Amino acid sequence: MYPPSRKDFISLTLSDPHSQTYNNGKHRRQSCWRKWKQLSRLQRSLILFLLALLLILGLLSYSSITEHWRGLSDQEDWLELNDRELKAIPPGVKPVLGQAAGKAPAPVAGPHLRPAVVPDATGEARGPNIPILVKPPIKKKIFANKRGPPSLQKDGNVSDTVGREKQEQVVQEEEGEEEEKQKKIVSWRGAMIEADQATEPPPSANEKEAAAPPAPANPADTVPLEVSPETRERLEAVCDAFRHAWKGYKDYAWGHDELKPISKSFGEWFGLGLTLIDALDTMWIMGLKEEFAEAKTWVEKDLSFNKNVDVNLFETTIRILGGLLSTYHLTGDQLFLEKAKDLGSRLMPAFKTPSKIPFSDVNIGKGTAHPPRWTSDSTLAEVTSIQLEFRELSRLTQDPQYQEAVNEVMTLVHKLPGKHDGLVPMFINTNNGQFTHKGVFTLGARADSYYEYLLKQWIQGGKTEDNLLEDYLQAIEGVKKHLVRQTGPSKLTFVGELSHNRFNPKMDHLVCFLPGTLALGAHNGLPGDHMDLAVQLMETCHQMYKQMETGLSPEIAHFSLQASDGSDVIVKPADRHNLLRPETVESLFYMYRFTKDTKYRDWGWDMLQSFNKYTKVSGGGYTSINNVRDPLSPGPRDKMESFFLGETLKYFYLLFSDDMELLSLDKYVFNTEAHPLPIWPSPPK
Ligand code: DMJ
Repeated sequence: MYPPSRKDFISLTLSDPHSQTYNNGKHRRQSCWRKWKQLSRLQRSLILFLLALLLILGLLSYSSITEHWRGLSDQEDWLELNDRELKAIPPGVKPVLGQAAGKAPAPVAGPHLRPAVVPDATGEARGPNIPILVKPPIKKKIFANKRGPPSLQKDGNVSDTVGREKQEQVVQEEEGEEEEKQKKIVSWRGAMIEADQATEPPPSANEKEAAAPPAPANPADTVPLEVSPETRERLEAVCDAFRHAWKGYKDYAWGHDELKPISKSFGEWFGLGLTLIDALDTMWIMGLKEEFAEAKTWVEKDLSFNKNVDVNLFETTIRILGGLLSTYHLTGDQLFLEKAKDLGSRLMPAFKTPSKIPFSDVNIGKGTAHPPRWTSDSTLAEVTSIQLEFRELSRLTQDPQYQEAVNEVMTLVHKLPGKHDGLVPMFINTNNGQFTHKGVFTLGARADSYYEYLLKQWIQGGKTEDNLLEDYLQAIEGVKKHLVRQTGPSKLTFVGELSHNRFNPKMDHLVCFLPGTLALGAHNGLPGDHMDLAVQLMETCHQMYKQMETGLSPEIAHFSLQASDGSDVIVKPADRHNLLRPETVESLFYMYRFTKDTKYRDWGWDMLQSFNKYTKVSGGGYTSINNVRDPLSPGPRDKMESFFLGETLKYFYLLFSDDMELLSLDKYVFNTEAHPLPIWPSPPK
């Protein structure tokens, strides 16, 4: 099949009988031979010895120069990658998938391609492997830099000698043709912001510059990782759970808001493919490229916001706008930014109120907005938990209207009377801008993410906005003073509610975001006792799972204040459901990142087992359940919330990942739907 290899160089220099050069060479060789014969034996021996010595020295220095050159060449590869692939063109998608901007990434492999059972380093058969997403790195230098999902590939496990041998075999066979792919492996996730953010310029008037997503990390900055069998098993289990959830969504609810896995149908809320968009960045982070590519094609071809539909401002912002913005940052793909801009501008009518406190609902097709049918109030958490997303949209578009609108809300709330030691009521009126339903204070539903976003906006903006910090610190003092108590039996610390000066020992599962937020604050220099409280509350949230017969938390727990040997946690019949919520695993993720205490991972692992045991639906999908106290009959509710894919599984993955640079908490701030947004670069001093 193949033509013989060409030897033009040899035939030209040695074989052409008509060549003048050739004849001259012949005469020169004859005269040299005569001179050689005239030399004494000793002289000839000496010359031969010197020639041999020169030959040996020549060979030695050639090999060392070659090694040196290869080392330089590798470095140049990375420099070239940084300059050419990661900076001159939008970073993220292209380096990974080898696609031009705006083109759908090519699926490389899917679940059907992965081996069902693979041997591990001990030779024992193990469970299903992560699908081969990209070819594993082929140079030893790159083995050391490899991290994140590609390192989950069996061949990429540096602690696995079998895998290593296989890799080295591949090196020899595929080195040339794979060189281009290697460059894409390390930067495939494209998620990293340069370590030295402080040197980056602030948003400028130059729109292109302003809209540029954060550059992926220089591969040289990455920490060498070894994935232990335990980590591998856990990460694989999370990816399997995601695939199972996605299968149900794909088969029965594709392009719709939510999967109903029992009836194998779908539910519609806004009609905007809520689950699909919420899950985009999770797929990217997990390296599920085939699934991501399908979803991206849907966004490109089928997602339209030009629809006569009422959407909830808060839910649409945190799930869809947040999901599009974070996916833009991870992939560098303009498609997601364009969609985010379109949606953001369609949500703006919500702010046209007498008080500037936005209405809860917007018709994104008609450009009209209104409060709920029964009131002119908006929920406090809803109007104060859209800021991260709108502020980021302004930064990316250099259009200040989004940031101005949401900053105005924060300024109003900051000045508003009616707080109780920093704690806020649950409602605010859109006409007069005043708190309503005063006297009830909770860290749960309707107020929760107000507190979360005070801290996160402060972090997002480079810790310069003092009002946000002041309100956050005051609020946590208020929480400690009015809402924190301990149970009688086991002294579990919990956060209750205050209702017209009466303490209610009731805690929503939603409150379990608080340990993570407190830990994030402490990590950013806030008081150490915030971390102490975080540790105690984390234990309580864990007990809310552990003490249930299914190992899953109820939606609401009540706590016993009586000193007895009875139970700490009491669950009322109406509160026994579990909606696949993320807050506890979210906090476990923060706690593990900041303490490295492996008990947090173990708690998370137990939770994942319970989700798999009681909420997994055969045929695809996971379902909310009615009764966490009845393992024999948990009562499936036939609904998979979009946050199960957007948040819960993402936090499981991040909790189990050894890669601390995967969405570093010093570079990203997660919105309340687990969509990571960059912490802004500090302005030059
Ligand atoms: C999510 O939509 C968000 O986390 C929100 O802040 C609270 N509720 C759900 C998850 O429980």
